[in-house]
Amino acid sequence: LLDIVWYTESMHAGIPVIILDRHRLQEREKPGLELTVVSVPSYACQRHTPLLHHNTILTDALSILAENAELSENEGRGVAFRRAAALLKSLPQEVRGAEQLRGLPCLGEHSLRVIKEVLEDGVSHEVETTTHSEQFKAMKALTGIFGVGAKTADRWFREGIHTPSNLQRSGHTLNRAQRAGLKYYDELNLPVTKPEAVAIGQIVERAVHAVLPGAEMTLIGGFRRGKQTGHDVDFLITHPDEGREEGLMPKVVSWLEAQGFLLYQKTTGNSYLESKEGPARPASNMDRFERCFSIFRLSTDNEGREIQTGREIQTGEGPQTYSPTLTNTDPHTHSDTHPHSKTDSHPLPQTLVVVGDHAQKVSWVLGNSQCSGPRSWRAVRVDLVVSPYSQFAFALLGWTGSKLFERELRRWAIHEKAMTLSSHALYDRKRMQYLRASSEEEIFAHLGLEYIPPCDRNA
Ligand code: DCT
Ligand code: MG
Repeated sequence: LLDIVWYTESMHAGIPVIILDRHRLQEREKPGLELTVVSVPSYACQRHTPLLHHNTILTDALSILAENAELSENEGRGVAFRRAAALLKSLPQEVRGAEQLRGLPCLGEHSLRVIKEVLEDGVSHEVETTTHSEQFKAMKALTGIFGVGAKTADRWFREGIHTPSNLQRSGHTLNRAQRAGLKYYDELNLPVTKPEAVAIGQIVERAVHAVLPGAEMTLIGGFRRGKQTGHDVDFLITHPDEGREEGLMPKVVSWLEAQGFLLYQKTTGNSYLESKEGPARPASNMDRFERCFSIFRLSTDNEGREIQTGREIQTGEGPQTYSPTLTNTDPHTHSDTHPHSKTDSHPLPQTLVVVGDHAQKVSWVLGNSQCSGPRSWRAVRVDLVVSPYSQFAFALLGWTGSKLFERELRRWAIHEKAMTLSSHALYDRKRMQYLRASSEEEIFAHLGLEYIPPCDRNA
């Protein structure tokens, strides 16, 4: 009875997806197809989810609600919205009517209601209310400070602190990470571009090779999935001779510090021990590798190389400018970050001046005309992780993301395969043994999943 308008066997983890056109039979002349996706697998790790997809308006709306739930520490609700958004990202076509979604997995009542509203009215009332809410705005601004989580931000919000400037004036005692987060707030909230990530990679690689020749380094996180910008840059380091990587991080950090590349760093040792952990440990142990959270001082002209800004700057003649949203009002913090700043308490807008034809080179200066002098560096969040060679494939898979993709992999492993997956290992609970792997492909195979390349893990 139905026309098949689209069919593929490869689109969704080998499970045929059939899109049917009912309209064509009923009202051939009517524009717009009524599409029904008959079979889409329910775990995001069974699907291909590209970076660019067809349903951004819907996924943007759901992401805001997910973010709000996460900031309110309602994890379950956050995951539900994230799963619904991920499903929409994996669809091969734009959704034009809610009826097209009938029978699809991952779409709860609440998500469907929001989707329907956006499809019919162009906006969702709930999303609008959320984005305009003081609490949401404040929680976003405060958790945007490196070192500040939802719990702390909520406590401050209840005390009337809504912005980083409020916090600065509050006299609260902050820890070292939070002090650095506040100091570099504007820059750390600017997206890091791919060329910036590559430039940092070259520096870190130099450090790694200087202290341990033969060590290998891989760009992980969002950039490995093909993103052109990110909130940070993540690297995974290993060495083919297992054991040589032990204690590597402090040496790398010392090298970087001696060269003046680090504005902040906190290193934690590797606390993972397979024999001690046992397979019953929770599957999520992202941070047990030797790891360094840092704030990198990235020169815009390292060794004469130019760094492109990935940001689209306003078009127009002459120097083009970009103004970050927040202004810093603490003269001490400001003078440290921006050596030529005024030392009064007026908000000082910072301006990114793009020099050259096509935003080839950037330098930071203060927007105030009294203060001249370019700043040739910016602060960037960088995460370094060291893994033993035998755990490298697991670390690579666990650190490539997306967060939801990882969560879904672990859920699939435990619920469908009775296996425990972490960034260190895969344990088969039925056979009571660890399953070794030296590539991501092997891990997918152990899990009985089609291999999904990094560019399709953008769930
Ligand atoms: N990760 C995870 N679960 C977490 C945090 C991180 O599985 N709770 C994994 C997935 C991504 C990777 O670690 C790096 O984390 P982020 O840098 O936070 O994510 P990203 O995808 O790289 O995002 P961005 O591009 O914004 O940096
Ligand atoms: Mg990242």
